Amino acid sequence: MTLASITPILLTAVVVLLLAAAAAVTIRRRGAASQDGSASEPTSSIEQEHGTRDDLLESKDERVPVAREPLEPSPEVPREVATPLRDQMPETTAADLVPTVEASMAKSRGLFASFRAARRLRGIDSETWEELEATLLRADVGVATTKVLLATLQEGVASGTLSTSEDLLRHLRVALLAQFEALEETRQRELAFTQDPEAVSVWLVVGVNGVGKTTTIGKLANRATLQGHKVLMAAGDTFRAAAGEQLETWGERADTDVVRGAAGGDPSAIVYDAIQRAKARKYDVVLADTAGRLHNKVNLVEELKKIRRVADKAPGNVTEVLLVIDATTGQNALQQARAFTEAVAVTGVVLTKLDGSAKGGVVVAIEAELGIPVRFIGVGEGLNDLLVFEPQAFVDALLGSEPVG
Ligand SMILES: Nc1nc2c(ncn2[C@@H]2O[C@H](COP(=O)(O)OP(=O)(O)OP(=O)(O)O)[C@@H](O)[C@H]2O)c(=O)[nH]1
Ligand SMILES: [Mg+2]
Repeated sequence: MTLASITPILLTAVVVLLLAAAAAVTIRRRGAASQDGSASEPTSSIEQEHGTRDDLLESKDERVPVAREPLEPSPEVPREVATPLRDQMPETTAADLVPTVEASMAKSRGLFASFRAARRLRGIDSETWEELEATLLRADVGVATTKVLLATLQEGVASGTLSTSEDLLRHLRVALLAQFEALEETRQRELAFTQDPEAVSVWLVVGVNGVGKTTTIGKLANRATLQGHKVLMAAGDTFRAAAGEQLETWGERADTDVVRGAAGGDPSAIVYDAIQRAKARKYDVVLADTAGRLHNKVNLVEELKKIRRVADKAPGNVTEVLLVIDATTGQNALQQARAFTEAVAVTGVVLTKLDGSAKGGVVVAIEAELGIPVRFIGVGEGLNDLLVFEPQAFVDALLGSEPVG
C-alpha cells in the first residue's frame, strides 16, 4: 500500500475518533446535570449566549435574595429590628432587675464620701463650711436651700450640740428629712384614681422636651398594669414626628393600648378620644403624653391648659398632673418647671435620670423651691427603672453612713 492510498483511510479514522470522543463528553455532562435535576429544560438562545438564568442571578449575586428571601421576617429577626426608632430606644424587658435607690445614687453619695474623707479627724473650721457648701452645691441642692441648711447647722455648732463633721452630716440628715416632712401630707405613694364610678381617671404628664415624659409614661403604665388596672395611653404629643411611634413601642412593652392621632393634629382631641374610648371599654385610667416643645412657650402653656380643660370634662377626671424634671439639668429645669406649675395644677414631680448623675440633691431644691412633692424617681431607661420616692431611703442613699474616724 502506498502512503497516498492509506491517507484518506487515516483521515477518516481520526474524524471518527474525534466524533466519538465528543459524543462521550456530551453524554457524561447530560448525565451529571440530570442527577441534580437542573438540566432537563431546553436552553434558550439567550441562555446559550449569556449563560442560564441561574448563572445570571449568581453572577450578579442576586440568587439568594430572589430565591430565598422569606415573605415574613423569620422569628429570630423580629420586624421591630427594621424600625430605626425602635433600634434607638433602649432594650428593656419585664425581667429587668429592679433597681435600688442606693445603687442609683452612688455618684451623689460619692460627693459626701469625699467630704467625709477630707474632714476626717479634723474639727469644724472655716474650711469645713466651705467644703460642705461646695458639696451641697455640687449635689445640686441649690443656693437658697444650701444657705438655709448651713444656717441650721451653724446654729447647732454655736449652741455646742455639734462639734465634728460627722455631727454635721448627722444633723444635715435630720434637717433634710424635716424639709421633706413639710410636703409629706401631699405626698401620696400611689397615684390617685377618681372616686366617681362613672368617671375615667386621667393622669397628665408634662415637662420640657427631652426630660423623659414618654419614657416615664411607659414605666407608669407598666406599674399600673401590674397592679391590675386597665390602662389606656393617649399620644398627646403631636408636635414631634416620632412621638406617637415611641409611645406605641412603650405600649407594646407595658402591654398597654395606645390612642394615636395624626401628626400635627390637635392633642386635646386625642385626649378626648382616649377618654371616650376608655369610658366605652371600661379602662381605669388614661395616661396622656404631651409635647415638651411647641413653637413658643406661650403656645405650649396655652395648649396644656386646653388639654387639661378638655381632659377634666365628664366623663374625664384629671386626678394627677405629673411634672417630669431631668435631674441632670436640675437647677435649669427648675426654672422651666415654674412655667408648667403656673399653667396646670401639678400634683407631683417625677425626677428622671438620677442614675449616673451626681445631682441627686436637686430633689431637695425641687421640694423647697417649687413646693411640689417628688413622687417618683427615674433611675434608668428600662421598664422597671422607676422608684417611689421615699425620703428616708433617699437621704440615706445621698449622704451615706460611713462613720468619720
Ligand atoms: N438614664 C436615664 N435615661 C432616661 C430616664 N428617663 C428617660 N431617659 C432617657 O431620656 C431620653 C428622653 O426621654 P423621652 O421619654 O423621649 O423624653 P420626653 O420628655 O418624652 O421628650 P420629648 O418628647 O422630646 O419632649 C431618652 O433617651 C430616654 O431613654 C432615666 O430615668 N434614666
Ligand atoms: Mg416625649
